[in-house]
Amino acid sequence: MQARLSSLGLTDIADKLEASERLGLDEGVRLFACPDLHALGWLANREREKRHGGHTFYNYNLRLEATNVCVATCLFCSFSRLKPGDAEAYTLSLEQVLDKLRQRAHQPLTEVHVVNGLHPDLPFSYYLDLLRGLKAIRPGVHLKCFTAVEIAFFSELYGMTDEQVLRDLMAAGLDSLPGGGAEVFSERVRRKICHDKADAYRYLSIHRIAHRLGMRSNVTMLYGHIETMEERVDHMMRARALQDETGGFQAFIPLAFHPDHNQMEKLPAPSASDTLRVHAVSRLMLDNFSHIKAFWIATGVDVAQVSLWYGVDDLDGTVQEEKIYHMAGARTPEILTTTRIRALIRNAGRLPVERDTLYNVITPPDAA
Ligand code: V47
Repeated sequence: MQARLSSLGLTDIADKLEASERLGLDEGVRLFACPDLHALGWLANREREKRHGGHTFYNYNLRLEATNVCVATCLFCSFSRLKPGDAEAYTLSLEQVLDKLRQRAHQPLTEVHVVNGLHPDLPFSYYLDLLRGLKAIRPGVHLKCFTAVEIAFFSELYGMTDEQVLRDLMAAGLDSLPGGGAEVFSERVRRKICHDKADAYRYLSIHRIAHRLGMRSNVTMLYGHIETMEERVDHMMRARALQDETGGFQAFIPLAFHPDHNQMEKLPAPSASDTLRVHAVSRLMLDNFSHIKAFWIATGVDVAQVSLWYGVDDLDGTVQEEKIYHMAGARTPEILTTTRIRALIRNAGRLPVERDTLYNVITPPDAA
């Protein structure tokens, strides 16, 4: 491998990584430009194994999307409907949301992940009651709810500070924030694809406050549309800088753009090799992140499996109900059972570890 890395001009980067030295913007861009995907995978896998060996994490979770009514006009989104009356617009009553959890009383769920549109008319009490109701049904289940973009929207709609919104949601049962809404932090990209929602500064500021209040969170990156390689690396470096400050991020999650039924549908979907490359470069750039997650709904199950040799150590979970990707053309199933997840990890030559949201081990590799 040394000769191969040398012929690719990557010896300096490989040496830095081996010495646990941090990579910079130019080095990240050089990695994206490297034609040899497997050499990149080899480097990323070395970093992955330093941290986790062959262990691969997943959880028993449930995704809920209570409303797709959304005032934001993100060009990449196929899920949102602008007004409550639009065809296909929906807003579930609290009882309808809670029933989805009640119906799963037999499942050993450890996490509910809620993402919604930015609904202009719902009262703050809807979200507080949602959290309280979910906790009342399953007190032990971790509630990972509302992206930083939703938090910013609540602050403006209800005339509160971001901190007060987070404190009230935490008092009602919120345990952590998911990573959605990050897209690409570059101002150029945001102006073009999602100009009317929280900007990068606000997104990161809300995660900073959440971390200070004792919550953990994730950060995502929507790739494969109009962003440049520099903008991808810049995005990773902004997440890395906040992680240096707070240590509150758990996982970095690249999200593959899905082009069906949205305003960017002329663009092709990212290729499997681009997906593997993005996950590998993420592992190499993000020296202070424990986990790189492949969201199998977005990458496809087969590519997620291969990604376990390209820097990825986490596959998200069972998911069960997902609309954002399926409305944008995803052909992945809506659910993977834990048996199936464990099998696909084992068949890739890795060791499945069921975790909870905070990465406490629920089922070690040798227990099933
Ligand atoms: O913020 C929307 C993305 C995100 C499309 O924190 C799209 O553990 C691709 O953030 N093509 C929501 N992506 C999902 C999300 C997430 C997923 C899994 C785990 C976690 C976590 C978070 O989905 C949005 C947006 O970036 N998205 N539309 C689309 N057409």
